[in-house]
Amino acid sequence: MALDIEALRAEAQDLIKAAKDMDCLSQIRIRYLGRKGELTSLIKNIGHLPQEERPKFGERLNQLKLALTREIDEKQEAIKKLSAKTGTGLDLTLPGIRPERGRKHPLTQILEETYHIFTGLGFKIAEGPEIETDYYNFGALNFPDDHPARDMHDSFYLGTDNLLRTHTSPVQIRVMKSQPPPVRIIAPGKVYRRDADITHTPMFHQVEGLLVDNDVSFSDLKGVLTSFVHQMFGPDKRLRFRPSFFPFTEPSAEIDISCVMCMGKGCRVCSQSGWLEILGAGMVHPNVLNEVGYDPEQVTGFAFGAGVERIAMLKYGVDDIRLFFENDIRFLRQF
Ligand code: FA5
Repeated sequence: MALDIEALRAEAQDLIKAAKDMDCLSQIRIRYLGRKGELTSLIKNIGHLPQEERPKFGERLNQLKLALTREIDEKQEAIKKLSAKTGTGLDLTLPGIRPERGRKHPLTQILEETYHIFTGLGFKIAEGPEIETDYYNFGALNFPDDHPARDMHDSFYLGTDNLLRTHTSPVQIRVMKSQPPPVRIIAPGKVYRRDADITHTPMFHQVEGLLVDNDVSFSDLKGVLTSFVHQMFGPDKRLRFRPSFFPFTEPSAEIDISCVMCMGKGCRVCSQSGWLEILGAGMVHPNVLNEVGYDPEQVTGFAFGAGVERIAMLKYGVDDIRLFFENDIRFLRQF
């Protein structure tokens, strides 16, 4: 019996030492310490020994049982640590890794809010191509041939006649040419200009708006834009219409809102003026209506074009437009 114990000890210890994974260890545990295990059988057989040998033999078996249990446990810990370090194997006892939850980009949030506001006012969403012809981007919009925006220095040309659209206004032409009045659309999308500083990027987003119908007046434009600004920035914001010029609208205006930072009192952001420019707008020029085959005697319309990044900067108090495109997770996480 004494020999049996020592042989079993040596054999079990060799196996424990050689074990490479958890499966192997649990088989060793079952083989020696399980209900029908080899050590368990020896313990069960104590009753067959002469009375005087039983206590000593029982004690040795118990010691062996404790020793093997401890050695298997230690080996188990060692295997766990090794697999965590090398990245091999799967340790189901480790706490889980929480997946990062994504969220919508701030510009997507502004665009979606814009869609919501204008569809609520009865506008439909229209789209146009980002690669445009000179005709749709400029000619049909009443730009004279020598207008500075047509300059190679301001626009990204692709060959002689095609260019990356510099604004979303060509979508006005495409929509009006494809249907009779009335028209009531917004056209969101990317536009491109040779521009780069803290308030200008070479690619940015605009939302165009166009409403053409019988008896549309400048006061309709004021009503729609006031409703938009109040829903986007809050009902306490005031609007200011300043005379301006665009070749495709007459009269034209640039629209400011009371500064979101200082509430109109005057601060660094609004250059002490109390106002911030948010979009360009005007009544559709009769030459544009003629160009698309509408009769300017029958219908009138208004149009506007807003920079989406500009709206986001004002709404969220961001002072550098480039932050929207750097994909710094610390910035994006705040929205
Ligand atoms: C236009 O692009 C006209 N198409 C808008 C318009 C539409 C007027 C319909 C009348 C009727 P403007 O060049 O001002 O206008 O640009 C409109 C807005 O785009 C600006 O108010 C500004 O917010 C934004 N913007 C212009 N250039 C950049 C740029 N490089 N980066 C980011 N935003 C810009």
